Amino acid sequence: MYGRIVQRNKKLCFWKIATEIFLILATGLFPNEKPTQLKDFVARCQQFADQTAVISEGQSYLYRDLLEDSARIARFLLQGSTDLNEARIAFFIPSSYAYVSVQWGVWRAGGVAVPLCTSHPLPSLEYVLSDTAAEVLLTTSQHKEFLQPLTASGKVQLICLEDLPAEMSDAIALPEVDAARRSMILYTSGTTSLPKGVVSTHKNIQAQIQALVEAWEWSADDHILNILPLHHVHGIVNILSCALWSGACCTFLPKFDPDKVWEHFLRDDLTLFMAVPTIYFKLITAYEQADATAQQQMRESCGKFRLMVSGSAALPVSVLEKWQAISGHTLLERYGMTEIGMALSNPYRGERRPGHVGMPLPGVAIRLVNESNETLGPGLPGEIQVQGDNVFNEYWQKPEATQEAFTNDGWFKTGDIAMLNEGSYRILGRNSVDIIKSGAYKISALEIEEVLRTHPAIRECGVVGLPDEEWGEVIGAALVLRSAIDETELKNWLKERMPAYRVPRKYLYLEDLPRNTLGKVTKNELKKLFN
Ligand code: MCA
Ligand code: AMP
Repeated sequence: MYGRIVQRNKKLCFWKIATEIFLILATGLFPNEKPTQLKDFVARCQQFADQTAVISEGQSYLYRDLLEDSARIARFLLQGSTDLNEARIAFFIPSSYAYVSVQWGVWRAGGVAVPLCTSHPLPSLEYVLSDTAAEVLLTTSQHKEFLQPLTASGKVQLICLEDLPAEMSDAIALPEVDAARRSMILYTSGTTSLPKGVVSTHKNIQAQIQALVEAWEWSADDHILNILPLHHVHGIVNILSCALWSGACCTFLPKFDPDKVWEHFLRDDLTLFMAVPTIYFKLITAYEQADATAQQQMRESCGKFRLMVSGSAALPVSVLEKWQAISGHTLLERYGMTEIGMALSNPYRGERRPGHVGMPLPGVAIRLVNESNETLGPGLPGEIQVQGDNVFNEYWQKPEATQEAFTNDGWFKTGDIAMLNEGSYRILGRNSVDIIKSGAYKISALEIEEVLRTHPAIRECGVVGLPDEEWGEVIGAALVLRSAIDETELKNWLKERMPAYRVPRKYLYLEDLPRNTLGKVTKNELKKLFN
């Protein structure tokens, strides 16, 4: 149980043991009471064999199908070996049944799943492949041509699912995968110029799932619509994995479209919906544009849900109130992060406080600290720090960044500032202006600046997040130019080099950037210049 702790820092052992004891007292659970193997997940699926696991592209797939297809993919990936031993297997597959069977196939063969974002341009994908040193990239024939340039280095083998054998011998044994082993790498932007790979173990993911299943009372009767991208925790863990853990059904809508979401609400027997604030904003806009008859049907369709959740970014109270008026649901807002899964949640039963994110989830320990790392009481703003089995293992091959992300006494430092206000946490902001949340994507201002500086017409630049009701923040770029620039051309140039959601929407042209006495760009001053 303490292996990882000893590895990370032997000196921290005392604090970790003390925390485990604290967690046992706080949650009533002994760590070894929880299922600890991937095989527990598989065993649960066997119980639900004849129930629908996934609806994708109009077709239903049973848990039995998922078990068979993932075993076939696992056997193929093993290629004669007995265990992939944490080899990173990347996959570029839109949200679909194929995505799920590949993710499970990688896990069941003992590999580490590296899901790629299907809207990222080649340079972003290449970065992940080279950082993880993934040697296999799985995709479908539809994307083969687009991805082909990634094989030019000779280091990556591109495999289309359609080319896999339809049958693999049952005689090929699948490995026993211990819960302490690495299972997934998701990329997250931070205060450094390049994204970091967040490595979770099977145990981490299981803890993240079990906390939500318990708190939000998931069951095999649930049916959820998944419209979120499957390279982030929200779509992968909170929606897909919680559904599969519970024997529930997950319907995929691969590309978000507010009208299509409303169609699903009207047509499907859904019980749960989870999305980011921007999506609720867009659903409200679509509702407001509909005629009176359609609006009534839309309102009525919300009656079948037992729970609607918002997260990944701050939910404006105005959005919560408008959605309440339309749907009759008070959105349950919760707080999480790629490194920790979910940490805080408003109650499933009980009062949900607008502008608040509730209390710690089962198995999650939270504290707020000041700059001297002293624990703070209610009413005082401080950094949220987290402990529990839900907390990630490491940043992929970045031991210094990993060590820096934890306090000396073993708590993960989120960088988010919050306050405990009358029994519920309230998020107040972040301790870095260089992290932007736009459309609930976490974006590093430094990453964008780095790319902008390589443009021949740009001498200097500063990127900031500007408040916006629809997107949370929109990205603004202040540019000091060497020569004239065409904004549309610049945007297209950027889109070839970064995902579209990272391309700045607002531009400001300056003679010089505001700086402090040390020459550092003062981002808060810069933000004001956009007004
Ligand atoms: C797209 N557009 C934008 C942005 N993104 N404009 C301003 N700011 C943006 N961020 C523009 C496009 O350029 C385009 O404009 C138009 O909007 C439509 O683009 P499209 O890509 O089709 O957008 P969309 O499909 O409507 O996307 C909105 C979205 C998406 C569905 C809200 O951003 C999304 O899926 N966000 C969720 C990300 C997520 O899962 N985050 C969770 C990570 P034009 O037509 O003019 O070109 S956080 C997490 O996992 C933690 C653990 C947690 O707590 O949950
Ligand atoms: P990511 O690293 O993409 O997983 O994003 C995690 C970050 O999203 C957190 O560190 C918070 O800054 C932000 N976040 C998630 N949920 C909420 C919420 N309910 N309110 C405010 N911020 C949130």
